[in-house]
Amino acid sequence: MASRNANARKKEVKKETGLGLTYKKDENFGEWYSEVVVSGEMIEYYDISGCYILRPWTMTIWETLQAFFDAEIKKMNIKNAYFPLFVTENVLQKEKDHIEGFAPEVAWVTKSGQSDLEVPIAIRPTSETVMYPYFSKWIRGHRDLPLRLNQWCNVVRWEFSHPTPFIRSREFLWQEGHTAFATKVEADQEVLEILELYRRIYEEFLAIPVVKGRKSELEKFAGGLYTTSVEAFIPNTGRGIQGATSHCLGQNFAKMFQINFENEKGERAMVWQNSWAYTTRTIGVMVMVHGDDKGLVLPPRVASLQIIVVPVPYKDANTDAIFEACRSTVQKLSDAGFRTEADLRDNYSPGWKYSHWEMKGVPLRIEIGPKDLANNQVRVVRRDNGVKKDIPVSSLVEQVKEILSSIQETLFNAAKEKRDACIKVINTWDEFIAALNDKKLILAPWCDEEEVEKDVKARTKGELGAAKTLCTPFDQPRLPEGTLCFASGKPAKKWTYWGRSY
Ligand code: 86X
Repeated sequence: MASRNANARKKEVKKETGLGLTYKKDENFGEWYSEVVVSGEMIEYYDISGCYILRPWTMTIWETLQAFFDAEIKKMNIKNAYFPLFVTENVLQKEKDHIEGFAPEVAWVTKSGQSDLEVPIAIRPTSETVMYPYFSKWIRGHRDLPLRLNQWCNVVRWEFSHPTPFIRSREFLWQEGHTAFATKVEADQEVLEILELYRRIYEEFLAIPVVKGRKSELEKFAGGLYTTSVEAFIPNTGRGIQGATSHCLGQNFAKMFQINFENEKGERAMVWQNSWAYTTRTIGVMVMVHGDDKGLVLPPRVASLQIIVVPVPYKDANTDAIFEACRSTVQKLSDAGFRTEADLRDNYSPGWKYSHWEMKGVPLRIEIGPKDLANNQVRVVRRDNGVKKDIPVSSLVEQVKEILSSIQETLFNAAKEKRDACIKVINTWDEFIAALNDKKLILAPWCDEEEVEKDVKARTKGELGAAKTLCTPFDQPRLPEGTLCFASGKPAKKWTYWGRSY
């Protein structure tokens, strides 16, 4: 009780000063996460459960990822389009086979003002049914192929399990790509090209290691032929998290929506389709992987602000000259292409500003005080490891450039080391259970049978959720002759990642 009071008091103090986090990442991960996304000014809670305000500190990151991906898909000759938010029940039901399981998540508009609509209208949970009737209309002959469209939009899925900012929200932002080809070979190739872009978003921008692989039959998108994904891992919770998916739909939707074309030989043929998406979840994974007890830690490549310049005027120092040095430092760095600002507010102390910008995860801080001024230098402090260095103004741009790329690299390497330390290769059921309880990312030899995966799910059901396959990595370790499945004892066909997941 005493400690609870102390905790409440502590929380009270934090609220007043606006500084520091109440929770520690390793002690109470869930509370830490909720606190850090709010205190870091990425998220504001909203009065509808599962809906969140994405603040500018979030949106600039999203825009950076968007700019990269959008430019890359344009190089592939994929075009942007925008389809309506609404879909009639009639059209939504057109693919009822796979919709069935999702139906409870669909949100409906039933009224305008006080009057009931003639027919209720659904809000898109994904846009297959919205788009594919028009694919059918627009595709006539082989010269109309490939048809490759993407849209940037929001979707709504009325989730009932515990909502988490970015990770599981009822409305989220994504891009959804939908493409149609004359041949399966072309579709297969695109699936992997898009998956590679998703890997780059995680690894090169967000500094998060991912595994590329194929989903099991149980975990794939049921409406498609096969699903590939990039899978990340959250060491604190020991959970895998699907980072993005790239599906080959085969000809299932072509059949349902009659998306046919006349091929070169003059025969009717069905198109081969893909669909692929990544969402604002990417940003939540970044917060979970890199954040620490001081708050957010943003990789320089995506940080809204890469460098914050803070004046440190001592009582009798020449404040004007220090402020001027801050302004010229910002000018120099901005001209060199870095996202830089100075915090020249006079109602906050330097110490308060340090904590504030650490909370927001700005990769690099530059401090300028009287001594720096006298020596024609600045002091830089890294957010990732706290290392300080005095830099002569003459080599500012070159050194900052190097430090920022070092931060980007260090974040990725640290995340990879941590993730790799969680990977546990197992061979038996007992080892599997031990590794699961130990929050490991499990790599296991598997017979690749759906019934066996269902059985593993059933046998591991519990408060923390069941274990399932995350993916079968494309990069397969050697599978020695005679290796048996950890769960069924049958001959193993492949190495597959298993674990609890988000
Ligand atoms: C599956 C599949 C697919 C295009 C992607 O993963 C990439 C982008 N779509 C989406 N899915 C649903 O089809 C779905 C359908 C309904 Cl009606 C729903 F309420 C929720 C859904 N969730 C996922």
